[in-house]
Amino acid sequence: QFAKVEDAIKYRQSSFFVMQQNFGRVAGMAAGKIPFDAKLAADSAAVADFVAKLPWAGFGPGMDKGESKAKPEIWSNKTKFDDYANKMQTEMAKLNVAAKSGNLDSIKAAVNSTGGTCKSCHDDFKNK
Ligand code: ASC
Repeated sequence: QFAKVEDAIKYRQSSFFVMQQNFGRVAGMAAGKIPFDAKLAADSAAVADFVAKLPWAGFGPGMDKGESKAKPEIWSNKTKFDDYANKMQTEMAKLNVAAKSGNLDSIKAAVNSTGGTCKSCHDDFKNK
């Protein structure tokens, strides 16, 4: 899958970055920090929803070697990590549906629940 562990790290970090840029845009609109643009929100949420499927391939066996903020518990407690990863994807998919609806209140609710899944995983599995 990856020629070297650095590629796996770059792959997962890059996909998280693309996801965060798109999620963050929608979250900024939900928070009133960016003017609400329904089309841009829907497009951004759709990208975030798709890209949310990508990082996990970069957390395979042996990909705990190399320099990153990933805690070893990702590999020693893979079931819990996968559970968090799945919850995030479920909530991101709901955000995509909410953004397509164009309803800012549903977008706000979905941003909050999705953001909660980001945070709980970072708290347990990401070094500062
Ligand atoms: C983001 C980002 C996170 C989450 C988190 C939500 O945009 O980079 O880690 O949202 O801040 O609580």
